[in-house]
Amino acid sequence: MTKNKAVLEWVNEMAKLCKPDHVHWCDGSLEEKNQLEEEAFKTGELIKLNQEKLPGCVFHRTAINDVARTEDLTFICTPYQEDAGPTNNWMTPEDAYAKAGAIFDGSMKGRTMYVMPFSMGPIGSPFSKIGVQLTDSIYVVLNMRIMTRMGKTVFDHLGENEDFTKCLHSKADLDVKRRLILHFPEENTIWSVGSGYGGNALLGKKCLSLRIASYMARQEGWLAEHMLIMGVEDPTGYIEYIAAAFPSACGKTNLAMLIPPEGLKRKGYRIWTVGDDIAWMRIDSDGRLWAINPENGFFGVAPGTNSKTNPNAVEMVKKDTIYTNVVLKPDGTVWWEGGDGQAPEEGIDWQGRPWKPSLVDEKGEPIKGAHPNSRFTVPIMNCPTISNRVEYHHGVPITAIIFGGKRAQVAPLVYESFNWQHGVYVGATMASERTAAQFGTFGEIRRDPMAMLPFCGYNIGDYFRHWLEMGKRMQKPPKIFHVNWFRLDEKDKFLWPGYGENLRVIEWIIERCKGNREAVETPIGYLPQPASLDMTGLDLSPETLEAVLSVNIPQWQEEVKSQGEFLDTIGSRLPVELRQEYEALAGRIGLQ
Ligand code: OXD
Ligand code: MN
Repeated sequence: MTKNKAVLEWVNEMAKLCKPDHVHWCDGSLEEKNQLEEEAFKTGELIKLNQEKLPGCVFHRTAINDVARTEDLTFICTPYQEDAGPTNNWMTPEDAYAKAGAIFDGSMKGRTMYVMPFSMGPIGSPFSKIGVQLTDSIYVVLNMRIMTRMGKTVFDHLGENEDFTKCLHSKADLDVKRRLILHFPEENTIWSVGSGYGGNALLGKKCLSLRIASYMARQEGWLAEHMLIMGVEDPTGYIEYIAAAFPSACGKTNLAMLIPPEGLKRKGYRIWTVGDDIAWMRIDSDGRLWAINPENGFFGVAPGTNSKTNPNAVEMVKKDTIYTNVVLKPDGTVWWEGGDGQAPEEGIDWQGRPWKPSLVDEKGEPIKGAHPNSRFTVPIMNCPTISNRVEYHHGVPITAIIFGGKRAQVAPLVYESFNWQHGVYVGATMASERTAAQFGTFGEIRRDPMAMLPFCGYNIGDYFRHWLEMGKRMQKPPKIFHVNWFRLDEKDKFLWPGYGENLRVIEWIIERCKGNREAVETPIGYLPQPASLDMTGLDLSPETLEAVLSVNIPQWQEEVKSQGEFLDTIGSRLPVELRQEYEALAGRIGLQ
């Protein structure tokens, strides 16, 4: 399939280590997919779903101890610890190769090693990166086939070039004590062993497109970010694109494909989805930031996905979808908590046990049928709102960058940073918390800079420096905003309805970028006047709107103190500009 010497030598070397019975070179064809599915049906690795109701859909259960990313077993492997920085687990490459090598040794005996050439980004685009993943999991092959552009054409494009990411993966024995997710940014290599969970095993996703790509991006002068990309078509037909970073499971998939609420739909607004998880952004000759989505599918969280929260997702997972760890119904369809319809009277839960909704555990709590991190993997083209720009080699121009987290208190619905440098500070100090109960216990808040805490492949201080430098190189940098859909009232009820209604905030953001909307200057940034948000058709009292837009100074004083403590943990590579932004904010908020 390829004559590329570097590929052939490396595949041989890895095969010698893992000792598979067979090596299969994936061409990415439909016949190959069908054949792999048949094989997996036989072994039980996959279950065929009801093909009348869910054509092309299959079902998979992971091992019970293998249901999420394992951040504590994820390492950046560089000769010097300082280069991995304070937010990453670190190992020397020697130690890492030795430890994982011992687990990979013979791990594929009795199995087939699949060789998958894949492109992150449209094949042939100068924005794209090529990887080759070796794996002993059919489930992983079928997922990668959806999530990336995978197959022989990628080898044709690679030719004799040695510039590809070497991705080695083996389920091995799925023993959590023998699980390691290792990144070697200086060698453009990923080794992942002992897990079959998507975030650990689909190496094109978090491992390549964020950890390795963020390292490359710094070297090459671009940005690899944990961001959705969406187009907002205004009533004149003009489309503005925004990129938004939220920590995992904060609703990026829902936002990326939202349906406009009635008032805005009538005005003529439409949303176009470019990506729901990762953005690669470069400065083009027009001085603007342009973004592509390197992925080719969605690996979305199932629970909570329903016709109200995400009607487009409900539509897109009706065909050609791989479901993982949801409830299997007797009629060969699936269900999950927070999904459409009643819970089935009976079914099989994500662990393969008989299940019914009335089951409770020792504490009397309901036993969930689907795992809270159960997933659907679906081709990007299934999305009813998919942008026709997803195959554009240059992607889309970004007008606004949005940072957000789940904040029960403190952060107002939206605010705009004063300038790029302040915006970088806002992103660098963003955080997520779950409930009002956590407010006041600042230890409970996880700072998650630019939502990249688990994904930045190098020293986070250098990453902040890189963001600052990128801003200087752009003639027309995007404006940077912060949003919070999750603010609670005293009774722990959400102040803002969220979901489709979030477009009201996004409209304000876009209008601000065009210089068309009013704002009030506050110590933390520019906020909308209540009247400048279009609330047509939304029944929200003026008091509630005021509450969700309020800046509570005593709370902000605590918040800024906590931000300062976080900056202290970054160490000597923290850019002085961010310290200055802290001082300035502390002054404005009355802390000094
Ligand atoms: C995540 C994901 O964990 O996208 O962020 O799966
Ligand atoms: Mn993510």
